[in-house]
Amino acid sequence: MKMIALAGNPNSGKTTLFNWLTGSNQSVGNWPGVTVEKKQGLLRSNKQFMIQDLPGIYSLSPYTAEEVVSRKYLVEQTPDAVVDIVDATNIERNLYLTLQLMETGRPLVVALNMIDMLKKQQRKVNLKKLSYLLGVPVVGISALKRKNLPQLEQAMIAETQRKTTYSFPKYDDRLESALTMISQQITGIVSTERLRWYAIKLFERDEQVNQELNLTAEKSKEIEKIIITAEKVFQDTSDSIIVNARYDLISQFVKMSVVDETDFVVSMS
Ligand code: GDP
Ligand code: K
Ligand code: MG
Repeated sequence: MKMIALAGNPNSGKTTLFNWLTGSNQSVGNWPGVTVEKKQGLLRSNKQFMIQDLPGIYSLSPYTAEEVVSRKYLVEQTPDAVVDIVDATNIERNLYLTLQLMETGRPLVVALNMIDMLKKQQRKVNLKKLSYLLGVPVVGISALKRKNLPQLEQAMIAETQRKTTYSFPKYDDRLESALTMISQQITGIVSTERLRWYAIKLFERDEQVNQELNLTAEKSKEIEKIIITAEKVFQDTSDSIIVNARYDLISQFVKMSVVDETDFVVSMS
């Protein structure tokens, strides 16, 4: 049995997609220890795949119960693939989670949902370009209008067979060099596919990851030195360096792949 997880912001269309993928083969319960709904079901078209609906989240920080559940699942249960439902009408905000899902190192497919709404917004998304920039497959769908859903199914099944890890989108050079140095400190302690996740979390001084890795005092001190140096260079705190790096990259990607047709309207005034 292969596991495919659905992740996305609240209201991105996860439930609509989940219901279509699973038909009536669903079970609903709670995640252990919290009153966050846990829904899973077999893929209707191929019962070798189990679809796990994750709670709607904006981030993989450890602040809300929904974030904790999703993050624990993605990092500890290691699903065979993750489908990231992105609301195409709110692409900038949704891609913030996409970058974090990529950081977990799991095979990822972006389902760009609500493409039926783009016409009204007079926007067009170049899916090939967005996919190229992110380095992951992107399928444009409408969960509500049942558009391109079989194509999405194919893409997610293909992703469960992925053998290689993908290359991560690169942030600012100065940040990347700090992340490389932190990665060197934890090479051999965490698996290669998780290096980036742990390097970023250590850079953010994530308390959960610090406890989980339980590094030697010497290593922790080396890592703290790297972080402090970066904070001096950027004149900013480490967690906001990461937040800004993600938003910078997203705005570049959106500029390159989203066409706002209202930009071309000639004003006669
Ligand atoms: P969730 O919070 O991610 O589970 O999102 P839901 O599946 O509950 O969907 C949120 C709202 O968006 C509902 O009103 C859906 O009918 C609507 N919705 C979902 N997918 C689409 C879509 O492809 N196009 C449009 N126009 N609306 C959609
Ligand atoms: K909802
Ligand atoms: Mg829902």
